[in-house]
Amino acid sequence: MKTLGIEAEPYLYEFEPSHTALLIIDMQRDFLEPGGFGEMLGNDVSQLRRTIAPNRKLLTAWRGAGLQVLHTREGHRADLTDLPPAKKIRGRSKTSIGDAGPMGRILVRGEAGHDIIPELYPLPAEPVIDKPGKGAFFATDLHAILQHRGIKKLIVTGVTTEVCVNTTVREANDRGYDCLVPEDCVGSYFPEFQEMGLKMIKAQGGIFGWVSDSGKILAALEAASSNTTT
Ligand code: C5J
Repeated sequence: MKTLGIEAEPYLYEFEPSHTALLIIDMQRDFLEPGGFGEMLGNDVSQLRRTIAPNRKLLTAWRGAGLQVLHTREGHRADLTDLPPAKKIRGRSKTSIGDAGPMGRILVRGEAGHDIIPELYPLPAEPVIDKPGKGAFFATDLHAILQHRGIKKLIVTGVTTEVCVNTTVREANDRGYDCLVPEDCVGSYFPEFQEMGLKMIKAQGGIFGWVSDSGKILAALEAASSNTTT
């Protein structure tokens, strides 16, 4: 496939599909499912759940085009040795990371709530990056995997817009990746953070990246595949 263009803000996002990966951030049961840790803290999970259908459509099309997909999960070792004490006590909540939650121990690898929602479950060939922080590059092998696979650009989706998506886009930008964020595929529990989180990415000529929507990505993939079959 040749270079494709996606209408985006602040300007056209151009990418070569074989050098571009879809990176889906933290679409984990504890953040998105009713009865999970996110809802237990009083958050409205419907604000995140609206991203499931567009992510699924984008993932299906991206996989269908034979392109690369990676997933991340935020969480910690069962013995919590990679959990900074400051992160453990932050928020002064009665229940915190590592404690028993509604779907197993909160944000602990291997627990049901830590896993990715079934609607977007990774295929065996799709790397899953287990990250202890908010950014997907901190203390992980993500950069090495992307380099080995010749990836230069990232379509970043997932939750939450202002925390793990924003942190990852900033980290990726500093490592030389061009990131596009489809706004319907990222979500925040707080509508004002959704809006500002996206504005921060595309401000000042795209200081961290580009913002578009999944429909425009799907249209570009569709146009590319009809050009190759005619
Ligand atoms: C993510 C969080 N994934 N908000 N985590 O954004 O703590």
